[in-house]
Amino acid sequence: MSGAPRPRGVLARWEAVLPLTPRTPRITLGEGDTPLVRSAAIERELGLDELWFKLESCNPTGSFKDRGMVVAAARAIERGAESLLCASTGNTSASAAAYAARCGLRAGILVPRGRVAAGKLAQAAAFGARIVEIEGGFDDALRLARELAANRPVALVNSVNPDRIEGQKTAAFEICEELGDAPDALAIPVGNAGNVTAYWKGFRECAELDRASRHPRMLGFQAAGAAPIVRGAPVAEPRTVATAIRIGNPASWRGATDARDESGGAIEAVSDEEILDAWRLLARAEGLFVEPASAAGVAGLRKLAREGGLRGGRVVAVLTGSGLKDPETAREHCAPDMAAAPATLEGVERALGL
Ligand code: AN7
Repeated sequence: MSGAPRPRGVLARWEAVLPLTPRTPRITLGEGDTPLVRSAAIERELGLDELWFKLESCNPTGSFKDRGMVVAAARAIERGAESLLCASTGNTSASAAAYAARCGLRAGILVPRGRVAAGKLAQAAAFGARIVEIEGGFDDALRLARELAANRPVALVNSVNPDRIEGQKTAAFEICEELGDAPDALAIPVGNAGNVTAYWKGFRECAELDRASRHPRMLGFQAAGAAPIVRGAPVAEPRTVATAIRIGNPASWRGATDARDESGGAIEAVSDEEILDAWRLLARAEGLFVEPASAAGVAGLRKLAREGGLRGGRVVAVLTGSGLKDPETAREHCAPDMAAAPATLEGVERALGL
């Protein structure tokens, strides 16, 4: 066998449905094309015909943000930008920092002080981003980033940037391609609401382009302590163990409610306990280690199933980020099954219970 390797990355693969020009640099870190893996256990618990997990944790920086960031960074370069700016609960900043490093741009990131999971900050530091810890929450950081970007020569790469949404919609294209059609429902965590907006745009376009015969019901889930869309009003002091979605005033609020209403779906809240239960179950029963926010979608499906609100069929749950992002929460909420032993066969046998 010979020939050129298959082109990799979101820009190469989805050029036809993205806002690229011949001058857009075709950068990539190998993002996209993430695995769709069938559930081994939770599918049965929920009484679904099929449950699939979209492993967005397999993107180069460990979260779905890379799909949108590659488009936002490429378009920023095309427009002559020299630095990227974002506010972030952690994953957006890790992704922005990575693409900035790759492309020789500066990255400035605004993060809520003391509320970003350790793995995400370690990534931003490794990539050489300028990290500014704001004494406030994500919503304060985003407000400041938007004000800065309005009159400074920096490219704002939060999901208020439409290029981010364009890139992230490609996950819906991948799902329709792999399953041969859109699923009956999509379960997804909701924070700033960019991703649910992007998937819905992607699924609508798939139907328009005859890549799917129908739309899925969009099922979005917020953490109960940070559930402004469910409550119908901003939350001043959002709180949840799922720091990625600790957001009180989502920028894409309208995108989320449109997705819900146009698809006949729902946006509901799940408690931290429900999130941690689903997170443990994903690890123990499926072998999938995700960060807490990523378990919100599965927690939501379990809640709907309990309440009789799940109609069966084929469902896809988006697992948005890797468990390695947040080792502290993992340690805190999962006691290791651990023993010490002397360096002897006998000692180890006893410790293993053999
Ligand atoms: C793992 O990084 O908002 O509803 O600043 O990291 O599109 O915000 C992250 C959000 C879900 C919610 N899962 O997505 C940020 C940030 C994970 C996340 C979400 C986020 P959106």
